[in-house]
Amino acid sequence: MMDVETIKEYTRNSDISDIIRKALEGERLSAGDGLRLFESSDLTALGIAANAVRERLHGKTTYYVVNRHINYSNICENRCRFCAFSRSRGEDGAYEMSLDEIIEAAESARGSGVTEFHIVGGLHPDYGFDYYEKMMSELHERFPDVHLQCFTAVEIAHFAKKGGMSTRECLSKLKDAGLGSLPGGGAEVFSTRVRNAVCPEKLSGDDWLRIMAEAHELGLKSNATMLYGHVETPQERIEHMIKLRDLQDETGGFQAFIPLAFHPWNTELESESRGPTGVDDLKALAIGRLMLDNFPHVKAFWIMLGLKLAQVSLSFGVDDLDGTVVQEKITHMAGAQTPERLTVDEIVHLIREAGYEPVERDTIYNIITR
Ligand code: V47
Ligand code: SF4
Repeated sequence: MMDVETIKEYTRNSDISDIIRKALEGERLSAGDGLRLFESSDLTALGIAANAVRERLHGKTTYYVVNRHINYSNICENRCRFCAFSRSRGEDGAYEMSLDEIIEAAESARGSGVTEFHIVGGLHPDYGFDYYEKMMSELHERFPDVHLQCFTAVEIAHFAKKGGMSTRECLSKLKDAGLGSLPGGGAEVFSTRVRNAVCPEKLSGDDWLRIMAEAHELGLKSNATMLYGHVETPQERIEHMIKLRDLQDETGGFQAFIPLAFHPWNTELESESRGPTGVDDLKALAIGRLMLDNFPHVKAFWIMLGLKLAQVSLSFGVDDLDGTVVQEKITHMAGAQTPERLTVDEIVHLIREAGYEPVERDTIYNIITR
């Protein structure tokens, strides 16, 4: 890596050189700075700055996890306009997994070195709280060493309503049953304008943040996402990031920031949005790295980003490539061309070829193998 003075010299003529200097000196970036980063076309300078922060935090280390995603049902009361995965009850393509089927899917990963089950699904109109609690306790009993990263804040709000309890109580009961942490989905973009346009039924941004704060207070770590490339403006992206940064200042419970690239195919937004370009992708990741100075990790979800760009993003602030995944429905039903699974060999190869050092982690970033 270039030293700080060399980077400053190298980016001296850039229109964002003053912001890069702030970031390199560890000074917090303002909303105005963030907006100018989005407006600038100096992608090289942005990447160098984000990479400098990434290397200051993690050196050449790039994390991955051996995990398996399970999407237990796509039947959903919300029907967000950007979602190609969800169905209404009885509609063509609707599916639901019984607890036995979920356990069967989990069992198929036994012996693969899996350390994490990532489980999310739609807001099912009929399942009671017991279904989710039992899912956690049965999986935890059968796989005591596998971390259960399950249920977005949106699902937690739904389960709490079903069970007639507060979201805090819901989180606490699921934690007692074996839940280990929460994934970062459902955040979308916090702006009310954007939510009204793309997911009017979904809980508010403030409720998402409140549920995450409750999880963090209970000792459950979580991630945070931002779905970009649909109707949101750069200003709304920056406001989203600043809300995450503010909450992280209070709780410290977020692990990774994960910008999610919108896939328009088979969604209601297909005619309104083409989804993000490669430059949008790299900017979301690099600006996330620079704005979210209190987030330990920035993750590129290769399923959504594509393998090649995910690899390149390692030089744009990203230190985590998620994992083996194995089965993924949310993005693939919206037209993703990526594979559904990667082997550890493939992940390691991508990381090494980019000049970084692959490190297997568990869900809460304990190192498993270097
Ligand atoms: O909340 C839905 C998004 C999310 C589309 O925490 C779409 O480690 C793109 O949050 N195009 C669920 N995105 C997935 C998610 C996630 C994935 C991987 C890792 C982690 C983590 C979290 O997927 C939803 C929504 O924002 N989504 N539809 C679509 N058409
Ligand atoms: Fe339901 Fe989640 Fe899809 Fe929205 S994004 S329709 S809440 S499954």
